[in-house]
Amino acid sequence: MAIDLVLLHAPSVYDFREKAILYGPVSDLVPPSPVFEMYPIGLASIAEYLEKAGYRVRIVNLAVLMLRNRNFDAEKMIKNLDSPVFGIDLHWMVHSHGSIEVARLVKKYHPDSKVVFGGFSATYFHEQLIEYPEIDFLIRGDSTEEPFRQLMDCIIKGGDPGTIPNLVWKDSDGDVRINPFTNVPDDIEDVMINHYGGVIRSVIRYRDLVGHIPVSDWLRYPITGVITCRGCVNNCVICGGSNAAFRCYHNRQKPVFRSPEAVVRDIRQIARFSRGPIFVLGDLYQKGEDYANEVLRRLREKRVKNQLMFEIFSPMSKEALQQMSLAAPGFCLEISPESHDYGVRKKSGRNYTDEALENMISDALEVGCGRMDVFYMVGMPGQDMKSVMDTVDYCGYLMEKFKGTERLALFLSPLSPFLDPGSLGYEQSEKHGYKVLFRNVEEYRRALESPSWKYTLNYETEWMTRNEIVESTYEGILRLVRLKSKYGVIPDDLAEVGIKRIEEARAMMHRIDEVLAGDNAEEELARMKPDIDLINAFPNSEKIHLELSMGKEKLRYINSVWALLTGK
Ligand code: B12
Ligand code: SF4
Repeated sequence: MAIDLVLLHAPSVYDFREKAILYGPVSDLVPPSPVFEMYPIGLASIAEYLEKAGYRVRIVNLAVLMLRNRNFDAEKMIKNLDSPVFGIDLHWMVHSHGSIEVARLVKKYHPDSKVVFGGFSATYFHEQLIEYPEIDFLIRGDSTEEPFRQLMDCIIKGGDPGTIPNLVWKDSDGDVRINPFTNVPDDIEDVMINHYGGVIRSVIRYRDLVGHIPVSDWLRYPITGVITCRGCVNNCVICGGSNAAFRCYHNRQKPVFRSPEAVVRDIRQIARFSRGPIFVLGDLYQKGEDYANEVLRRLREKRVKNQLMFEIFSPMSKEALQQMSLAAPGFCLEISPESHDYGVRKKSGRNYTDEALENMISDALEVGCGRMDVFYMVGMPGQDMKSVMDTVDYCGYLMEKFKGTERLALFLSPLSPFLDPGSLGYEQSEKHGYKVLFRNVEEYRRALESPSWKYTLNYETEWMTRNEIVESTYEGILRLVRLKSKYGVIPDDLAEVGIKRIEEARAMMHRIDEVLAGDNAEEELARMKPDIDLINAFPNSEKIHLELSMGKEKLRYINSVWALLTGK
């Protein structure tokens, strides 16, 4: 079947299966593994939009295929794919190694096909990336569906790329051309097609389920996300998706929201093919109470059985929690105060007190919240090693106060591997106490190949070196797991696994440091690879704790076929 466009998602490091890399807890609190196999939701949105315009689009998640099968030959797959256009996401900077290597392979086997890059990191680094010989086009922005359609028309039917908004390209003389950045829609109803109907159609058309799934483990734990907006009202210092970051490199002056109707429609459509949890991304209260109330009212009217998870940026009132409970009984909430210390939290761009947080936890549990996840982070402005340990002690206090209830789940993770390019911390590093270690794409690519995550980190702070960031991360997680076990929040066997994982990883990190200081580092690391792989593959107690329990019938295959046939 002829394909017009293949959208490829690369692993973080292309040859991760051959390299000796101790990953560290860099992706403990998100569904994907440290290979970062999840593709941007936007690929589904691009695929759907272009299919509507008459193009045949196939998504191939190379990272998942490589993770799930050691013998899967990615190069052979790329060779066998036949398409005039290949799109490759460089959305997260963690893919700067894999995405460029995959582009190289596409050009090796398909020299006449065009390679198109896009995503947040591609947008930020567009001037450097377009210089790579394997990249023909790059589309900037948080909304590339319409420019991509125009580019497809131009490549397939002929036309002038100079007229396509947001496009960065090379003309026939090889000169770089940067078109005006004018496609920044303030109405995203047409482009946010996000209920995965197109992905399901594509799975069936290409008889390839694994190549479409977002994370390696998704069939066991099919969590899906519903996006409510593009942009954000907040300015968290570490975030490359903050209000300031969107203004600075996406040319978006203020966030744009989907209608409550569209958000609820997506939730209902996902519920037709999956029983897994549905994560509503972006605080509903960003756009004000009326907006949030309308979403909740519609959800209450058309309830789904799935566990709904809501992200919130600041504590909610008891009345709002009651509304949520009526709309989504047993709802799950996620909040990230970053530190127990109000000073650190404020410096990080979040402005609420511990008292407000504690009151909300209490109210949420009272109105029937099924799970309240609270995330703390290492690597924040104003935070030293002692402050990290104090955060863990505060977690102990919370567990004591809320009597070790399993409904309160507390987590600690490092800001890793990168402080986001485009974030205030990155752009105004001195002001916020950050020392940024890499500023160009090649430095990132090399850093990702480092043998331990300590050397991949792209920052230090005024208060902590890279060494202190990793040491306090390991020590903090270890203490937190012990506390969870003491208060009975997690079972003892899970705690044991968690403790072993951290202790072994920390010891291996020290071993790698010693080897790097010696003479035969390369050979020695190659010898250590099997042990490093074993540690990377250790069951991840934090991920297990984060998972919500589900009914037995996780994916409703029959209903997914229904969604395919009706497009609803
Ligand atoms: C939702 C979200 C997630 C979800 C993922 C959802 C998903 N599958 O996309 C979760 C929670 C899992 C997640 C994880 C991570 N995230 Co995140 N995430 C976000 C968030 C909050 C919203 C993104 C969004 O709304 N997208 C809207 C959808 C519809 O559009 P889209 O996917 O961006 O795609 C559009 C464009 O980007 C572009 N595009 C994308 N790909 C391509 C490819 C081509 C070829 C083209 C032309 C265009 C293109 O066109 C698309 C359609 O218009 C942003 C912050 C923000 N305010 O934006 C951070 C953000 C994107 N994440 C970020 C980070 C760092 C991560 C992690 C690396 C964190 C970590 N260490 O674990 C992981 C990576 C996971 C992985 N790849 O395996 C940073 C990225 C900074 C950077 N430049 O690297 C951001 C900016 C902020 C942050 N720190 O959270 N994330
Ligand atoms: S981290 Fe802060 S700025 Fe970034 S998306 Fe979340 S609330 Fe917005």
